[in-house]
Amino acid sequence: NKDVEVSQRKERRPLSVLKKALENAPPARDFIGALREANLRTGLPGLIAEVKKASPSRGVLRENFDPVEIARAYEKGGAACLSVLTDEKYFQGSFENLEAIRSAGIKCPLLCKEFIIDAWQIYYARSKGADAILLIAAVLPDLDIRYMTQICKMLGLAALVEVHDEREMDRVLGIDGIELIGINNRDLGTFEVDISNTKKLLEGERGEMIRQKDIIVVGESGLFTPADIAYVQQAGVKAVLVGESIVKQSDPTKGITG
Ligand code: IGP
Repeated sequence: NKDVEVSQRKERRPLSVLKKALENAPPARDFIGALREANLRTGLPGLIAEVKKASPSRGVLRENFDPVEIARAYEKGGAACLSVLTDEKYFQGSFENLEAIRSAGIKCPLLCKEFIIDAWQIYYARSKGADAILLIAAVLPDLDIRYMTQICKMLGLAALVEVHDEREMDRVLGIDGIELIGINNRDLGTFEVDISNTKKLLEGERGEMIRQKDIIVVGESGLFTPADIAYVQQAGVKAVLVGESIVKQSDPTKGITG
């Protein structure tokens, strides 16, 4: 956990300074609302399209990588929200990319894709234009998830809480106030991808509880074809997070064409 590189530490300013700067910032956009709206309007899961240059498992995904151009293409192609990798070490992302996309007049709400282990990073992400942040259950104790979720609420940010197995799902379902859960089909330890993981974690009582609490579930990773989308939708997701298959397209407005 503590080994996770916090690249933005080099820019670390006191929390009080960040908080002050945020007082005058424009409000965050409604990330969850955009997903719900897209789902209701299209009858398909709302698309979170990921601006992702490279990954540890696949290497460089796109050579001529212009983050703003890709973000524009995603928006034009009908994405409800965008996910922007800011982690430099493993994904060759940056906070400059997030800021550039925010400043380019793109209307889709933005998820800051960063390994968050410290509350300070949430304020930092907000100061760089994020509307949502990622909390990975595998690296955060329950108490941190609870605390960080409350900070997000205070700042008007959505928190996407990511789980990979039943144990993590049960932990997260035990925390009050969770509105958005991502089921990662990729095992972050082995990089193995299996989209039936989404179905497995939504079966039975867990799925029932998620419906009762009106939690939006996002199917994440390894989605390549319309059939994959239909499969996770059938399993109960109202949104999907897609990177590789669309960032690799010569024309990213086309989305998943199968
Ligand atoms: C996108 P894919 O297989 O479509 O490129 O996956 C997204 O789910 C993946 O990038 C991701 C991720 C993460 C990256 C999911 N959870 C946590 C970094 C950190």
